[in-house]
Amino acid sequence: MITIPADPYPFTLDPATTALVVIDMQRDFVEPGGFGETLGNDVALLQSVVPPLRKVLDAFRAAGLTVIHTREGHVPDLSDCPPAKLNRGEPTLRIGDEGPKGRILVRGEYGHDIVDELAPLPGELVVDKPGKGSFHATGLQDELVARGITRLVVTGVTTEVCVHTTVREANDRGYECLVLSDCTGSYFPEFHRVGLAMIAAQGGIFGWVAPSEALITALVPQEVAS
Ligand code: C5J
Repeated sequence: MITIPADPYPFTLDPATTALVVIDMQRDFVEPGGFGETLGNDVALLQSVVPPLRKVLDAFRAAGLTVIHTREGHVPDLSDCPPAKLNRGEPTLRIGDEGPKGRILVRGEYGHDIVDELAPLPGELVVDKPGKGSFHATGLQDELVARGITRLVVTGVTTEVCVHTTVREANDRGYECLVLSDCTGSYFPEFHRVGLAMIAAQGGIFGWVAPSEALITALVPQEVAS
């Protein structure tokens, strides 16, 4: 067992039953010319998530632990995209429109895929999801049960949207979630700060929050020992 200093109190995990979940680190959210930018966001704000998340990914991979990636997006005919999502707002390009990185938020397009620095390795599970939550309309729950996973280390973007929705879904399904503060990010720094505070408030109403260094420091001796 490993104990990590965290907010609101230390988080204990067994590496064998813990998965790293990397949420939606796709070009569509993190790079110019994708879905995030069409909504009017400054995508540069998410770039700071990549280097610390790469370190966590490396630590999980070196220790032989479970890594799961998610991607938000839709099938090419958009039959899994509700009109409420398709038509909302006044984006410069809508989901399915042709953009500089291919059709916006459509599976199989360049923009839909994960950034090079965090690209999944063969054997790592990639969960394609049509919604904000990673459990809604996906096989994630079955995959976690099959692997005996009970705890999730949650990372990715954006803090108050897909990260929060996933943590809430996971919490209701009985998973213990540790959210890494520097490995999550938002287009709105204030939403990031408050989003994390909401997770740890009320004795950890949705889970725990810690910086990635706390997890890596706790994980590395384990790696050497194993
Ligand atoms: C958004 C996400 N922000 N991955 N998606 O629309 O958080």
